Amino acid sequence: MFKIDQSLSPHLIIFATTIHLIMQPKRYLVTSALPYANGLKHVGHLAGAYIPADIYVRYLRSQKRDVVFVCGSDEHGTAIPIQAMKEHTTAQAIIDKYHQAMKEDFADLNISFDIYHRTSDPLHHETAQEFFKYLHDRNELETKETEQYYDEASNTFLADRFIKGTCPNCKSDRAFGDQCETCGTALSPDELINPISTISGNTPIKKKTTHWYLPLAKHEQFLKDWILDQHKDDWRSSVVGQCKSWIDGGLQSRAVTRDLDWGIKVPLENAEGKVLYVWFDAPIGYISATKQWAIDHQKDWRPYWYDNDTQLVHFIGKDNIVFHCIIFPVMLKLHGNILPTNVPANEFLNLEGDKMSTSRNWKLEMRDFNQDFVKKENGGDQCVDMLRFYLTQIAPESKDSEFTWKGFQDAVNNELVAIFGNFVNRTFVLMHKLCGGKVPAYHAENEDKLDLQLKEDILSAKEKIETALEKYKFREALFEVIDLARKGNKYMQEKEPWIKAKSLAEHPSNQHLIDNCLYNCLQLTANLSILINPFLPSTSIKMCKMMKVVEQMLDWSNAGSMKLLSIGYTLREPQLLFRKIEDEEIDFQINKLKSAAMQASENINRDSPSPYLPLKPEITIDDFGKIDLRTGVILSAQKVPKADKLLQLEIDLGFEKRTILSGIAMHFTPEEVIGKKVIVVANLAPRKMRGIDSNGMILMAEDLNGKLHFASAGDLADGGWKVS
Ligand code: B3M
Ligand code: ZN
Repeated sequence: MFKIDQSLSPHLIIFATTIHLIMQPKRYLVTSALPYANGLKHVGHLAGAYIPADIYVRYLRSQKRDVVFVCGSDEHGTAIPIQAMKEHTTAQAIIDKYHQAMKEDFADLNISFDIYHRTSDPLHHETAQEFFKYLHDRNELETKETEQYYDEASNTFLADRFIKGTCPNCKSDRAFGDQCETCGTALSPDELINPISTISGNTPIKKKTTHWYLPLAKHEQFLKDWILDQHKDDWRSSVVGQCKSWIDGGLQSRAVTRDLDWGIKVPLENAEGKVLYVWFDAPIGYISATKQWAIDHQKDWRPYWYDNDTQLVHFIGKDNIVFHCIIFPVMLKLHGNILPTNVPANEFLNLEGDKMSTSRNWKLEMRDFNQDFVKKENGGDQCVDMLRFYLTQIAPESKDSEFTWKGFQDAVNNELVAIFGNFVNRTFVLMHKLCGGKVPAYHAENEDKLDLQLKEDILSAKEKIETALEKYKFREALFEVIDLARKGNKYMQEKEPWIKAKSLAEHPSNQHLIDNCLYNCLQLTANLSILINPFLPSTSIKMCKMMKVVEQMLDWSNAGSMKLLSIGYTLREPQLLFRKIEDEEIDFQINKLKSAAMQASENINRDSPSPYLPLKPEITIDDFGKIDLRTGVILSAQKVPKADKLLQLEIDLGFEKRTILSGIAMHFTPEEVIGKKVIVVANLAPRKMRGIDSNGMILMAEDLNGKLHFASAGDLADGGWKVS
């Protein structure tokens, strides 16, 4: 029974019949793409992978189905250190900052994750390493030595976003080693025309390196059967189409490791300096997030990833299709997990006639919307729902679509305010005016065709909405809800209770007609609150308050009932559900967008590679404490035969003299360095080079032109001082 809310006298509430949906899976695991923690996310992301997932999950929850909704920050890959370079900070500082910010932004927009995890969490590192090891130990991975681009200035292999060049497909110069920013084509560094390092801006050389690969070709038949046959009808055609062209194009082995110092260490011996490829570890993040959720709620995570009666649904943007439909499923299959039931990928959302772009500042970030609308006013919740409404209405489900501020204004003013809000408001105003602020009695003997039609409309809307939602057609489902409100307005218009009220003195029996009309409109209002709930949750809660019912009434099984509010029950005064969006607000936003974009284009250096090298991962004071730095003086120096770069130095450390080989011969002659005061790493393990033992290392600094300088100060003593 719906308990009436606290302040009220007990009241009889009639149950709606519960409709049990048959053939339901036992449980659902719903995922939204893990956003990179390298910047704030915009409304295009929101419309693509978060709002549809949230609608779906809220719908399932309202049916009391067992569902877990997981997401989290993707904190590895080259995108992170690159952002750190841009912001002159460490990769760790970047992920901490954006993880927190994204988590807040999602919460402000009522995205109801059961857990928002992060891939830097030790639980995720363990989970991803175990996964890799499982595949490795069963010989499901192959190793290959290849030549890869290498930046000599930064001593870095140039994977993914560390290399850019011209796209072989669209000839845009905004193509990276993993993907073209302009046309979205997936790329490998070797395909780039005129590749350059995004770290130093230099042209890279090629260098040999060994990596582990996932041999996708071995799984071609499985993928064909599973996607092109089994799912050809129930997956979106754009998704199946993309998979087909990957499969038809011939599946290549994909490297699942990288030479980087930011990421999850490859859990094998002899894998020094290698980490898991971000696209290997990130989807496993869905599993570690589920594990963390289970720990937090004393649940078992395993059935969600191993039991075939689980429906796994990945909500993503179209640029992530290959990873979620081809690569991750192969990994899951090899690891003994269940496969996704569906991957409802969305196309892209453009903004005011152009592609959204962070570098060109052509975007609307969630944070900006929250600041300008949600947090600016009392009851900012209604602005959250306005955005959720518009983004669902224009969801790029089958083709790219477009956010315009005018479109936003029209959607809010012409549909939310004029149709949905108007119906609810009129119903409440008239009920107070003509029925004494109570749910009126229903006089069955006066029921007419219009009343019957309205009941039927409610039932059929419910069914259409369910069918659309089960098929991930969120636009269509939302349209049906608004259409039902439209029918409510029409019903009221045809019944004209206000006209009937005018002649009440002559025709007292009119009260029955007025009662019936408002009874039906009130039941429709209650139904609308249930049906709109997955889309606009704050609106539904507000409606519950007006109707003085508890939120349990919003259970999906109650929809379709005409007995949700009982006769004689006192209802509150109406509250406006949505406010209008004014022209000035729209003008303000458009100007803001244009001036931000102008600023971005004026700032021509914004996108050029930073001359500074990326910071290495953070170390602790204890790590640093292991290094023993001493001052020293170079006593003698000579070239090392057959080694262009090496000078052999004799260094006086005060307490002893050392031979140290240093790679500075291209920068200094032996004569130049004699007598120099230097800082020496004095406890470095000896190393033999060219048959000579080198006992330590001298510190040098490299300027922005690559020229070396001695890291020493003129007033150092002759030798032996500890540097700290
Ligand atoms: N972080 C890419 C993206 O944000 C990537 C998704 C990972 S999902 C496992 O588009
Ligand atoms: Zn391109």
